[in-house]
This record gives sequence, structure tokens and C-alpha cells, in this order.
Amino acid sequence: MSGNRTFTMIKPDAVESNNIGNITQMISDAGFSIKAMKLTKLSRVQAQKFYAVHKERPFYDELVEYMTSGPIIAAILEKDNAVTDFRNLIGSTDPSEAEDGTIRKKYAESKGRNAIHGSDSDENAIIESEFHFQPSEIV
Ligand code: IDP
Ligand code: MG
Repeated sequence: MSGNRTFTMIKPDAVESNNIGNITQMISDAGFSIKAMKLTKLSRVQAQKFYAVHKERPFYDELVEYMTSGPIIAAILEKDNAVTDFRNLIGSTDPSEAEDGTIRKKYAESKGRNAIHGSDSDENAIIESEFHFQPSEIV
């Protein structure tokens, strides 16, 4: 059975372009409830660890640079089928390939600077949530 929680980050480009409110509204309108949320800034070490799975990829250094370039919103979201439904809501990694009505189609600048993160599995949703939040920070 698929889980009911996922982890997201509103990335530095979307915070910088004042889209925290618009994106949070889309998330709420899609039926997700917020179990934890904070404005924070990733250190270089945190960004390197969070994206360690990509460390051999050519875009890794650029990704770490981008994710540490400004504040982010980190959040845990709850809904039936959370991981899959949230990946559908955010759309493809590259906004030029994302479907109309998705968060990335509306707010992402490029494949690199793509506005929002969503966990890709229930297992990673738990790992990523625990990376960013203490149990006492989750309602
Ligand atoms: P995802 O965020 O849709 O799961 P991943 O392939 O897991 O996409 O890549 C993680 C993040 O790395 C992307 O969201 C994006 O910010 C960045 N990224 C992925 N592919 C590229 C690329 O080809 N060039 C630059 N940045 C990329
Ligand atoms: Mg991914």
C-alpha cells in the first residue's frame, strides 16, 4: 500500500520570485494538508547530502550551488497516495515538458531552476522528512 506523506521544498528561484503563496495555494487546492513547514536555508553540506544520489551527474555542482543560493521552504504534506499525486501536481523535471496546470509549468524557470522538489518514493519521503524535521516539529 502506498503511503500518505511526502516531502517537498519550494526551491530558491520560487522563493526569490515571491511564489511561496501561489505554490502553497496550489498544494492546498490539490487536497494536501501541511504536517510541517519552515523557511530555511541549506548549507553546502546539507545540499550535498540531500542530493548525494546525483553526485556523479554533470549538473551536481550547479545543483548544490543553486539549492544554497537562497532560502527555501521545506514541508511535509499529507494526502492519500501522497508521493504519486504530488509528483503529478509538480510536473516533469523540465518545465518545457511539464503538463499545463502543474506547478513547474507555471513557476519553474528551467530544468535546473525548477521551483519545487517532490519525493520520488515513500522510502525517500521518510528519509527526506527526517533529514529536515525533528519529530517534535511535525503535527
Ligand atoms: P526531480 O526533481 O524531478 O526528481 P531529478 O532528476 O531527481 O529530478 O533531479 C534533481 C534536481 O536536479 C532537479 O529537480 C533539478 O533541479 C536538477 N537537475 C536535474 N537534471 C538537470 C539537468 O539536466 N541540468 C541541471 N539541473 C538538473
Ligand atoms: Mg528526483
